Amino acid sequence: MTGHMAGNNGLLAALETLRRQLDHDLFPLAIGDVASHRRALKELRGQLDDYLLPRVAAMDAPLLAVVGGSTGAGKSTLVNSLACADVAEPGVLRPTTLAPTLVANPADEAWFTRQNVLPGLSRTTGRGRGEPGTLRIVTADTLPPGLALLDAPDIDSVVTANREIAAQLLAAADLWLFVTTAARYADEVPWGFLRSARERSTALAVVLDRVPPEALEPVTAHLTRLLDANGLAGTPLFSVPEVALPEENARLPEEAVRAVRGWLAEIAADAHTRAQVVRRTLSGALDSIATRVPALADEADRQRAGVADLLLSVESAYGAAMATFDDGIRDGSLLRGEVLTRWQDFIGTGDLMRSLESRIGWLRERIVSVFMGTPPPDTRLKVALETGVESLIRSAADAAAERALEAWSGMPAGRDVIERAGAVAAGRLGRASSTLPDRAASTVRGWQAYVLDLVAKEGAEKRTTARLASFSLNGAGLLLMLLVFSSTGGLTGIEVGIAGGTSVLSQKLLEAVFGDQAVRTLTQAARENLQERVRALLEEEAGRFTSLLDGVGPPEEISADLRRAAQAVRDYRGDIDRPAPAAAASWEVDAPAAGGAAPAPSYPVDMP
Ligand SMILES: Nc1nc2c(ncn2[C@@H]2O[C@H](COP(=O)(O)OP(=O)(O)OP(=O)(O)O)[C@@H](O)[C@H]2O)c(=O)[nH]1
Ligand SMILES: [Mg+2]
Repeated sequence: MTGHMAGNNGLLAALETLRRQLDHDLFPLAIGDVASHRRALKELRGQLDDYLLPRVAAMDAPLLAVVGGSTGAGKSTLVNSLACADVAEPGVLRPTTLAPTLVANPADEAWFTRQNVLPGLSRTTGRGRGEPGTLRIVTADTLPPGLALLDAPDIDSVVTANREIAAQLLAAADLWLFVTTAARYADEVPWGFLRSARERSTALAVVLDRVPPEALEPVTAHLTRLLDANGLAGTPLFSVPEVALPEENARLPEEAVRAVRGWLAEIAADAHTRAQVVRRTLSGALDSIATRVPALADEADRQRAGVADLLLSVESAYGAAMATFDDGIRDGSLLRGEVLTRWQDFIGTGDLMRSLESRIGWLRERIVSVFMGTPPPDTRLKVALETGVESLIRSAADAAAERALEAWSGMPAGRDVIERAGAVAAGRLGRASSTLPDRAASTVRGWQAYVLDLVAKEGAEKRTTARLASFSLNGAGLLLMLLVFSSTGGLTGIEVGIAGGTSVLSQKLLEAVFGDQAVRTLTQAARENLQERVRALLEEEAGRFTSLLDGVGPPEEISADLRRAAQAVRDYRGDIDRPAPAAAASWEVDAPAAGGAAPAPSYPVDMP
């Protein structure tokens, strides 16, 4: 569109910005009433595309009056009768109309055939009922220019697609011509639509169709009361009598639709009146953005909070696993069973421990001989330790996986993510990953290498002493590992019991070699290194959960952007009230139709 209503550029840009932000997947997770939020988002996108953007871009484009209502109410018949042409297809089967037909004066055809309004519907022309998903456009020069009629599918039949397209079409309308009958006027579904017309201040007229003569007065009175009660007082109400038709699906006699036809013609004839109808519906739709968009932004925030909750529950499951592992390496439980047996083999005899306290001097000799002895039983002790630590890691990872899966299963959003991952993946999630045993083994071996290296460096510093010249690194390394697995750790005093004895012995032995301060430092370094490695491993494990949330949830700044965009629409809302520049008075409609001869209709000027 060129040159139309340049005064709208600010509003148009604000709407375009808003529209772009609505492309984000704002509600990926099952949080709250997500289905209705998704629907609201879809509706808003639809209304921007179908109506707001094209309308604001061309305020003087012809009016679109959508004829909507219950199936069999006589909509298609009414459209034909109003257009004085057989354009729509009425029928006896319910529902008859499956695809919308738009009838326009030939002068307005171009506006509707170009994908301005309702761009998602591909255009068809010619006769027939049209395919669902299309918009059939026909012309009739018996219809005045400036106002097109759209025969919509019904709003309440069993055909879901009909109801959806009807809602979409009504959201794209400048004016609703709502058709009901004496039999249907109190139904719930139509009133749902009428109330939404009220909420959005859509320009509306109601046609009570097919009224038996005797019902005309009471039904009109009751319907008027219902309109009042529903906040729609003052809505133009027309009645069309049920007439005997000369043949099936014929048009109604002219006098039956004269009032409606005259009213529409008046609106069509006057550019000023058309503009008022357009502005009324447009303002309502624009105003609704001020509440609909922030509501979506709130829900987008809840989605992001939901993602954060899911991440937090994984973090806490794996944090707890890490704590369990920490306890497991400190509480001495590793120093029982196989490790203890191997330790006893390694050190030679169980008696040794008992005599340890008083015989530290003797012990020193013993160390040297143990460390020099070949082949050392230290390999078996090393393996036993390895196995012990590995199984500690595995059980921590299993517990964390189970806990995280359980936490997610307890949240709708979590169930949603798990479901999307697929049943097989979900089954695996509840346990440590299949590669964990291998990775745990190499983690422990890596740590053991680190400990040996640590001891070697410490030993190198002490090498000056002849006592350590022949010191066995492997032996010292093993002792240090054992120290790591006891709560005493060289730091918290002497434990009782066999496990404690093991660590006390280790500690004494090492202190004899390196000195007690060095042993404290070495133990701490060794323990921290193991914790770091295991933490990294568990983080990888947690990644199986957290990676499912990668890119899920709306981007961080989207809510603020949405609110800003809604505010911008509000700021520029006044654009639509500016009078059109004189040079761009009317949408490709040349003078005759817009000649101001016809008296201006009272509607919508008098509307409340
Ligand atoms: N006798 C008589 N029949 C009418 C009148 N108005 C409509 N009909 C018939 O009622 C049937 C339904 O009318 P339609 O115009 O197809 O109704 P509709 O609202 O378009 O229905 P859907 O497309 O299913 O939503 C048709 O067979 C019409 O010929 C009337 O005033 N008198
Ligand atoms: Mg129909």
